[in-house]
Amino acid sequence: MSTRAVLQVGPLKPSLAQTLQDDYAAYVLPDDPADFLAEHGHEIRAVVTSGRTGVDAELMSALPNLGAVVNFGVGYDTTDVDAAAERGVVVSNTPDVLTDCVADTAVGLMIDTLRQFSASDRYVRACRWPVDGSYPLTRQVSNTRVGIIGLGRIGSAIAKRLSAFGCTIAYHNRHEVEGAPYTYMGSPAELAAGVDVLVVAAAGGAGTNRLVSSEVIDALGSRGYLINIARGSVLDEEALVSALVDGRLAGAGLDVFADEPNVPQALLSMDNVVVLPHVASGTVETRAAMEQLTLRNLDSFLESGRLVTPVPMPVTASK
Ligand code: 8YV
Repeated sequence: MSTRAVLQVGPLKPSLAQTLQDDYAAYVLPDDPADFLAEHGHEIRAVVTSGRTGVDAELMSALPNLGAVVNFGVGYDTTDVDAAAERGVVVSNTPDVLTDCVADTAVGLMIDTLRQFSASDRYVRACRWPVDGSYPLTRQVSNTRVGIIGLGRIGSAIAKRLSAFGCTIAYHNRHEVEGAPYTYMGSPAELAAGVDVLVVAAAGGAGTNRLVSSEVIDALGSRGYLINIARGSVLDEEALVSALVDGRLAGAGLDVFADEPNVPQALLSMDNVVVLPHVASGTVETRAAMEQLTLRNLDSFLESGRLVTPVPMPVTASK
């Protein structure tokens, strides 16, 4: 059969895109997709995409035989899972394999933000040390009070690491996590009010949109720090920027933004803010493991109709 069953949607890791070409004769969705979809849409059984792009309801409806969305990345908030569930389309992601690197990044970002290592590095490179003298004092990381929003796989790995720094850990989650050795707080604002550093590790999507609101940022206060390795959508970025501009928040470490790759201009001149270009899972080892798991999901779906790491689907009336 000459039908080609796999469609790449959005940019992917180059080696993954190459494998899709070589081993699956995959199509790549063109920027202007109307003609392509009219001609080939019915051939597609599986889409491979990433959290950067995802598959919306409109694209799904142009792929009448779609059975699976295989997502490179743990976050799949750019794919419309409600529309997928209604169509009986299953969705996979790449959990576990990136947990360590993302947790490492959260801790590194927290240390950099509180101790201002990136800013200190800029100070040395600008030859200011011999002229302006010692760098100003910064804030201690060990033994601080840390609040984690989202105590899933990644949030738990962050908590474990920071416990080794003597930090006291509290958290907020949709539900209290049974057996977790940390203090549960019923709301993000209550959590923020009692900690020095708030770390955002909750999944993106409609359920967490702007969960870290201006009220939460105010509760964290002018001695508090915010670290985000989750999604830009989980916090009110405008409220964050204005709190930083007004000095109502001590600092922030951000790997993710509301409108990537665009970063609010006001943040770029602040030494109490560390900005990273969404690199949390970006190591050779972890990205290779994510690639492998993506391909295992694709193979498994094409062979058996089942995924290796499916995401939970909402219950629908139709299927
Ligand atoms: C990736 C991520 O950079 O896994 C995720 O959800 O945000 C990152 O690991 C991203 O998914 C790649 O597009």
